[in-house]
Amino acid sequence: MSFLDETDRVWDELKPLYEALHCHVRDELSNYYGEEIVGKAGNLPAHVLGNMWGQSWSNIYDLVYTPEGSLSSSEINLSNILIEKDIDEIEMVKIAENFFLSLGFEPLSDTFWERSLFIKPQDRNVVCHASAWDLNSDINDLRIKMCIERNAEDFSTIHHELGHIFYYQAYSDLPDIFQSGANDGFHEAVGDLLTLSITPEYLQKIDMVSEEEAKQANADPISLLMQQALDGVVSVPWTLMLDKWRAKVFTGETSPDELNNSWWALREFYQGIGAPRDRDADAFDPGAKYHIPGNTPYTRYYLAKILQYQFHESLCNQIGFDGPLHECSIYDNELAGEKLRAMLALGQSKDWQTALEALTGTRELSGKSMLNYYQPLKDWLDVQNAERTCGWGG
Ligand code: X8Z
Ligand code: ZN
Repeated sequence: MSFLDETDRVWDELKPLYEALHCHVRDELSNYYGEEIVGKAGNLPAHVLGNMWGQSWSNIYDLVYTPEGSLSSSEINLSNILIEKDIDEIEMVKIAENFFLSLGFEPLSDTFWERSLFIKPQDRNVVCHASAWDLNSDINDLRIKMCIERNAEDFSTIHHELGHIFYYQAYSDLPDIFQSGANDGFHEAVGDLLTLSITPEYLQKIDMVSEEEAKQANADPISLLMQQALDGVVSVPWTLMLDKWRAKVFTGETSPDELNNSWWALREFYQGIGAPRDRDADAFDPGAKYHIPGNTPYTRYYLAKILQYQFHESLCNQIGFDGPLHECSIYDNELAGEKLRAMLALGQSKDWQTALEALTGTRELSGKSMLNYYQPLKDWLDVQNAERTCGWGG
């Protein structure tokens, strides 16, 4: 099977989960805004999803999930906690670094702290889209560049960027030609793996929430899983469609006058998301996404979204965690750290299947782990959706 067929195969596995979430969100938004704005069938309009690309719907969590009875207000709101506890941008990076240190990674170098850009400069324009750089691994000159905001989304993105940095560090002793990820998706998945371990229990361990708050949050797994899914599940069709569009442009299948129509046709087909109004003939909406003018390949994020759950499930099994996957945290676990580092240290010296096997015992990309992780949410969604007509004709 070719690599592209593999990506389609995994989408077939995950589509029922996305469809169930789409169905629930559409109904809740329809109730909230009225059927003229969000219909009970068809596409979701792109402007009500809380993110200009509709790639993460975390910002509309409050509109799509209301905890019941005694569970109300049990959610952990990390954005509020960061402000309340007066945790600044640099401290946010330190917390993420500490997670890696708890797994046995080496601390970040002084030059990382001196030369990285963490805060948006006031005196000049910079590209704020977060990135990680391996400028010279011989002297450990590794840096990140991002304009950190004190909120949950950026807290997660910091872990993502440090994932790149610790990968660079892990393979820095290999010959230059092997100094890369097993494939692009692996590089994007390392930090994302850690974000799955930001559980209430972990937040309690690092004093971000009290024991009572952690207990309350755990009492409502649907709330936790909904928060995760609005980012993790939602990004699956988005990260798949983006390079589908680009491939059609590069092969010439999409002609220059069809660039925008083709974009929306694919968004409708994969994501069930439509343009909020007719687009002007000269509109070029893909250009608003950093990776299009930046020419950054995007299938890497699709792979990462899948792989992070494979890594997580496998590590949780290996450390003997016995419970639902969303409660498992690899924080401070030596064995998990060793297993992860062993894979990262391979760099690009082995094919990606061998790297995957080193960590998980399997050589196949699979949506199964993600389905396992979200199973309680899927069961809940199926009950909510029982009387609804799901799907959007994509
Ligand atoms: O571009 C990124 C990273 C770059 S290292 C911040 N991501 C994609 C995006 O923002 O569209 C991470 C998730 C998907
Ligand atoms: Zn990245």
